[in-house]
This record gives sequence, C-alpha cells and structure tokens, in this order.
Amino acid sequence: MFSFIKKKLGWGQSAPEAPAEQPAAAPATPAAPETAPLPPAPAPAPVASPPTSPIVPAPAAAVPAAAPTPAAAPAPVAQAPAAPAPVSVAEAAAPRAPEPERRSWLDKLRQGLKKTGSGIAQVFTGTRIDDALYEELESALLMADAGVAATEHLLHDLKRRVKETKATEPAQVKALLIDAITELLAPLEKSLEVGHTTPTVIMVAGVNGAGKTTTIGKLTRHLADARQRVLLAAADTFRAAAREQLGVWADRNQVDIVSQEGGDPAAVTFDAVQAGKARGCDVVIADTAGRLATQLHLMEELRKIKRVIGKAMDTAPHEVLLVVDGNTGQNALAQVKAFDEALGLTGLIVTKLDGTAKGGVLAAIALWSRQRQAPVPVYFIGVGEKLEDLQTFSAREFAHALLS
Ligand SMILES: Nc1nc2c(ncn2[C@@H]2O[C@H](COP(=O)(O)OP(=O)(O)OP(=O)(O)O)[C@@H](O)[C@H]2O)c(=O)[nH]1
Ligand SMILES: [Mg+2]
Repeated sequence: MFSFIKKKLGWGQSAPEAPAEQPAAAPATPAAPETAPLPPAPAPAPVASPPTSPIVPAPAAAVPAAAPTPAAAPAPVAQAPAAPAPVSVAEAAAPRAPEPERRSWLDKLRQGLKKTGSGIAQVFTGTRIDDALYEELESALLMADAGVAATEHLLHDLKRRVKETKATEPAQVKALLIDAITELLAPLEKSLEVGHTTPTVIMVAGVNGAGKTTTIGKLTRHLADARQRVLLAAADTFRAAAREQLGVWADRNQVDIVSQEGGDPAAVTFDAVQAGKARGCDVVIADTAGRLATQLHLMEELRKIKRVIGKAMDTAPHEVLLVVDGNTGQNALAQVKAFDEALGLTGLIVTKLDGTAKGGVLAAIALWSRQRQAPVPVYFIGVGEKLEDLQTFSAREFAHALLS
C-alpha cells in the first residue's frame, strides 16, 4: 500500500485570513469552532503537528506520474524552512509501497476491468488486420461505454499508428491501442496536493451511492497516516445514517468531525471551515448528500455550500471533487458535465472499477476534458471497499488493465 503522500517543496504558507463574515445563509449556527464534535474529543488529533513544522517525511521513491515534479514546481515564495510544507496526496510517494503490493492491486484492477476488457481484447485474437477487426473494435469500445466520440477518436488514432509502424499482426495493433488509450488518458493523471493553504478545504459531491463517504474515509486515513490533521464536515445533514457513517470514519481515523442534526448543510460546512482554521487543521473535507444533477434545488444547495465555504475562507474551496461510480458508463460523463457546470470541478474520483463492464467511460471523460479549458484530473480510482482499494490513477496502468 502506498502512503499516498509526498512532501512538496517550496511555496505555500498559510496566509492568515481576514476574519470571515458570517454568511447570511448560516444564522442558526454559531460560528464558534466548537460545533458538535462527535466521538473524538475536540482535543488535538493524535497526529497533529505544529503548523510550522514539516509534516510528512520526504518520500523516497517516485512512481511515474504526469504530475508536476517537486523540483519543477513553481516556487514564488522562497523555501522557508519554517513554513508548512505542502504535500501531494499521490502515489508518487511510496515509501511503503513494495512492488508485490502494487502488483496485487494492479491485478485487482485487471480483474475488475475484465468485464470491460475481455470484449476489447477478443478483437485481437485473429490473424489479420482488416476492416472486420476495426469494426469489431468499434463495437467493443462502444459496448465498454467509451462513447461515440472517444471511440472514433481512438480508431482514427489507432489506424494512424498502425500505418506509421507498418504493423502486420493483430497483437501489435493491441499494443498500439494501449498506447493510444494511454495518450488519451494521460492528461487525467495528477496528484491531489494539500498544504498550499492551511487548511486545504475539499468539497466532495456526487450522485447517491457513488461512494463519496467511503472515499472520504479512505482518504482521511491516508492523510492521517501522513500526519495531516484532518477535520470532516458532515454536510449531508438529511440522513442520520449519513452523519453516523462519516462519524464512524472520523472515529476510526481519530479525526474531528463537525456535524449537526438536521442543520443547514452550508452552515455546517461554514462552521467546519472556521473550526479547521481555529484548530490549525491541515485539511477540511466536506461530505455532501448524494443528488442527481437534474434535482435543480439540490444543485442550488451545492452551489450555496460552495459559496459559503468561500465566505469562511477567501480562497476556499481549494478542491471541488466529484465522486463518480464507474459502473454508470456514459451516465458518468453526463454527471461530470452537469456537476462541472454547476460547481466548476477541480477533480474526479472514479469508484467501483472492480467488476465494471463500462470502464471505457474514462476515455469519454478524457476526450470531454480535452475540450475543456483545463482538464479535470482523476485523482483517485476505487477498486473495492477496502482501504487499499483507493489508488491514484495511472493512464498506462489503466490502459493495460483495460486490454488484459
Ligand atoms: N465495490 C466497490 N464498492 C464501493 C467502492 N467505493 C464505495 N463502495 C461501496 O458503495 C456503497 C456506497 O458508498 P457510500 O460511500 O455510502 O456512497 P455515498 O456516495 O456516500 O452515498 P450517499 O451518501 O448515500 O449519496 C457502499 O456499500 C460502499 O462500500 C468501490 O470502489 N468498489
Ligand atoms: Mg454518503
């Protein structure tokens, strides 16, 4: 298992905010930071580190990633030893990522994507490269939910590669398709970085049951392991079970939680950000209730949560993440577009890629992302319910798994 955390050097110190205004939207709750901490006492988290000390030991190894390298990172502020060090939540830091473990996880991804991949891999079992092969491939990609545009893009790119390399065997074409998929997906690879500001505020949204709370729990664990002080905001105030579920994760990870029965989600989030600032937390993560993008009033509520976070802290939220269930195929693309339009997404987490027949949708998301001003990275993928089943996204690994 990776630690996920990489120390980034250079810039980043917490600019103490001007006192934020209480939002009009949140009159019911006192802005005091002590809002209803659940089981773990509001005492400092066990891994809390003084805000002025470097938090995470620098990682030893780096795994290929398109993410910016620490050395190349822009450093507008000279490296101040006393400043809090931003960290990147990434697989790149793998001090405890022995090769067999990574391989076993890759096997899981392969196993998971078998339903998607077997149809595609089947295309290359013949002996000739002809129109029939391309037609079969087109059907297989469409069946895998790559969508019409991405399928066309990949076929076009593949034919060009076949021509250029003068490939003669279907097996060679398969390798070229892996290259084409890798190239299409590569812009989605990026590390989630925390620590540029203190706290880093992350808002998590998605449709019902996509895996938001579970993913937040896993992420919190990795952050806590890396000595990041995390505070959770239970902005899913509708269901008691939802608060309890997040409370269990908070308990398990021994981090604070701000939660309120039946409260206004925006007010709870506001309080959490205030509390995060007051307690010197490194990261505040807001879990929101699941909703469909077509539920306009609920989408408006999400916008309000985002606005109110901005009132609690000028630059926040620093990340607006959409959790997407990989099983939903083309619908996942529709979700990404709709939530992006409403919130301006900064990243995606694609869950449940274990056992899906629709893994091709990542190609569709990548193609859409290309047409957007800035790509929306896939920070993590989920391939199961266990802690180690949340992994960083690698385009090449994914392409290999898809065609294995
Ligand atoms: N197989 C698999 N199951 C997952 C994964 N991620 C989450 N789940 C499961 O999906 C179910 C829903 O997860 P939640 O985290 O409650 O989803 P949510 O988005 O918070 O749901 P709501 O808050 O109700 O909208 C749970 O049973 C999780 O264990 C994954 O990567 N793979
Ligand atoms: Mg939830």
